[in-house]
Order: sequence, then C-alpha cells, then structure tokens
Amino acid sequence: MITLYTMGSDSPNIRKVTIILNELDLPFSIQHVQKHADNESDNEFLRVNPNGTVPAIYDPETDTALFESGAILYYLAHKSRQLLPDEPKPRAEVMKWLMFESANMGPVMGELYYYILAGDDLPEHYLQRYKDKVANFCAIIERRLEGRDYLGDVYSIADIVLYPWTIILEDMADILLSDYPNLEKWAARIDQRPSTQST
Ligand SMILES: N[C@@H](CCC(=O)N[C@@H](CS)C(=O)NCC(=O)O)C(=O)O
Repeated sequence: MITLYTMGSDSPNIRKVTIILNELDLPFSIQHVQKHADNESDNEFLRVNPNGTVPAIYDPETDTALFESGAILYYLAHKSRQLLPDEPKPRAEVMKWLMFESANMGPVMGELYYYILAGDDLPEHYLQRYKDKVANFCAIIERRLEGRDYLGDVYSIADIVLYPWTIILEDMADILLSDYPNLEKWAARIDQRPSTQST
C-alpha cells in the first residue's frame, strides 16, 4: 500500500495527491512527519524527500520514493494509465499545464499561503505582487478554458494539480472566482467528482 507523507494539515499540495489516489481508487496510509524533529521517522522521511517537503509518497510495489506533487501525479497517472493521454499531442498539452502549475501557480500561492498563515509582517506591496501574479495566472487559465471543460481534452492530472488552489483564492489572494466565469464553472465541475468530495 502507498504511504502518503503529510505534516498534518490538509494543504492544497496534499489535496492534489489525495484527490488522485481517490480518483484511481488506490488504498493509501498517511504518515505524519515533522520537518525539524530529530527522530527516527524524520530521518526516514529525509531519505524519501531530502528537501523535507510534503507531499511525498512511497510505493512499495515499485520501490519508488517520490516528492514534488507534480512528479507524484505524473507517476501515479503513468503507472495506472489513467488521467494522462497516451498520444503525444494531448499528452504534451496535459504536461504543459501540469508544469505551469509546478513553476507558477504552485510556488506563488505557496508563498502567499505561508506569509498569510504565518502572519508575518510582510510589506503590503510584496503581498500585492504575489496576488497580482495569481490574478494573471487565473486570467491565463480563464482563456484556456474558453469553450472547453478541462485543461486538456478530458479530465486529467492537469486539472487535479490546479484545482485545490481555487478553494483558497479568495482567502489568500482576494480573488473572486465569479470574476473568472470559465474557471468558476471548471472548479464547480471538479467539485462534483466523488474523488474530490471524499477528500
Ligand atoms: N513544490 C512542492 C511544494 C511542497 C510544499 O511546499 N509543501 C509544504 C506543505 S504544503 C511544506 O512541506 N512546507 C514545509 C517546508 O517547506 O518546510 C510540491 O508541489 O510538492
């Protein structure tokens, strides 16, 4: 059974992985780790992810330890031959939006999430810079979703990786989904999937 390493909170990065595991109907156990704890399980975790972040997984079936949510989603989709098309062009489209999240929305929302939850005294113009970047990402996704139901041709890991951020857009970035009608309808579509509702 796959082990999913978390730090106890149901963050958007963790949510991506619980959604795909549910979507693929793969049983998993959760192991909580503490980044700064100097104990046996922490040492074991740093062998799984030397960068010390969660989510990370260990799949005993293939003896594979993985970190970075995008890599985890790609691995699980590739292994199960689901949620990732086989044909080069549709596959590349999905990979493009997966990487867009890993390089853009994920890191920027991750920083906002950290600063807002930590309540650090960050100058407002720094926060605003992150919020403006997120608004620009939303506008890009909004245009991509014009006339289509999903980021690729069908529901895929590209949708799973971006969806969890939509839930906290308003709280973290002062962004109203209703200002992005295609994005709002897309998020509502994913909200209704059993795999999303059970996480
Ligand atoms: N790019 C990483 C981001 C992972 C990440 O930042 N995870 C947070 C929790 S949601 C974390 O582990 N924070 C603790 C730390 O950075 O020390 C991914 O997509 O998996």
